[in-house]
Amino acid sequence: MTDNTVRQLHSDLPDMQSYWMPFTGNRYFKDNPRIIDRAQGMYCYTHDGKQLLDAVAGLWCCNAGHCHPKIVEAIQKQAETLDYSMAFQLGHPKAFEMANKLTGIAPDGLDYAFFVNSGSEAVDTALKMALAYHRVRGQGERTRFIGREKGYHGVGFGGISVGGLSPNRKMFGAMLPGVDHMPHTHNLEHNAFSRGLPEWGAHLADELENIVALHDASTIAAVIVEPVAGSAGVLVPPQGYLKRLREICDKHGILLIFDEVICGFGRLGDAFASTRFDVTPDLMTTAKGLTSGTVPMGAVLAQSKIYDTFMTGPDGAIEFFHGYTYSGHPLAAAAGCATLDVYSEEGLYERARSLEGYFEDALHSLKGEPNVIDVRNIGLIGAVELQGIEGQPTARAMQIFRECYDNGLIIRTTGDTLAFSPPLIIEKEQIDLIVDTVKTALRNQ
Ligand code: PXG
Repeated sequence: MTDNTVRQLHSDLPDMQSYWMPFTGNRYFKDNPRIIDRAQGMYCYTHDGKQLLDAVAGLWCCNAGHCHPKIVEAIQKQAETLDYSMAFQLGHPKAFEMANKLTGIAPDGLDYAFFVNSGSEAVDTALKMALAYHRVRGQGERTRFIGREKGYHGVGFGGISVGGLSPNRKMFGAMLPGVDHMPHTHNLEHNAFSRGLPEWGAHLADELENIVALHDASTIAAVIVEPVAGSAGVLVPPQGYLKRLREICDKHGILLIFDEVICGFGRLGDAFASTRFDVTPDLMTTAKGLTSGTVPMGAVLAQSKIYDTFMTGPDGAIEFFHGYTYSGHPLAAAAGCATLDVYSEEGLYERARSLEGYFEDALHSLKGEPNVIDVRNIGLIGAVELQGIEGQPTARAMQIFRECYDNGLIIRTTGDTLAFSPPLIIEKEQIDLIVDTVKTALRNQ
């Protein structure tokens, strides 16, 4: 009998033996389990009845809060109406409705939606679209991608190749060839404790010019960035930086891909980062908040010029040899339609924007607390960076995570940074509670 089976017999914990958990220290977790078996609104509940305020919206995804009744009802209804139908050569109404709703809120020009099942698939799909687009229009030598240091674009081979987080890359060989990276924009010397967009750093976008000069523009297919980098610890773009990237890409005929898997659906107080910052990419990747985390779904939004370029060749020919069994899955599409309705009916993007100042002041009140070396924020996303413990990277943040959890709060850590991205339904008192709980944990170190 394994330890875990013993544990299961002696409590109401599940038998944890067989599950190889993602991005988790499996042995530590199974010795110190944290099992969530129910959630509602702003709260998650553990198997033993503990209530936890969710300051991360699941994993940056449950923007409408947990188990929103309208979304739950739409999924239930869809499950009993149409569970699945063939995704290639057949269609079903909800997928079309979802594409129309989604492009309806997207920035002008992003008029087409290609459905996938996750952010990682969205990224790999966007990269493939970029390559194929250039090839269809006779520029097939454009095969290089430019990502950015500290970028996170999921865990597919495309995503880790253009991504810039070394732990996610180093075990996996040579990845995609022909990828280069721009410098990241994280700089505490210039930007510590910035509120919103930091003033310093737009010039870092000019590094793209050097990379283009090195490889020659004619070899580059696309540049991909997260408008606000999430996983790396909430890195807000310097003022003017994204516009500069757009200009350089335009100048050289390079496609610009915004990875809005975290930024989209109100996280930054607008439908998308692109609308908030008034910079429109050629391709945009989304997932997470697309269905408020309820059913896995992602989407790549494409400019008409890209879609139209593919729509050539003989009638009936497949224009893009790509897609997934579950592209536009009925349950996901139903969840997505209901989610977008909830965002609009409840004014959640505007709500996020109106709470931004309160959230900002609350987070920045942690300045001066023990080991806090930076606070940064925009919309309803923020981070508190801590001075790590000498020789033990990540240990300090994990210590805070555990203490917060014990005191009824879920936060996310990345390196020695604490990250916050609460559901957009959060109340001011709950923002206060997040900050008070973190403050106590910082003082108890
Ligand atoms: N792009 C971005 C910008 C992301 O943040 C993905 C792509 C991949 O999405 P999927 O659905 O394949 O996981 C992501 C995912 C964290 C964390 O806390 C962030 C993500 C996933 C898991 C953990 O840093 N982001």
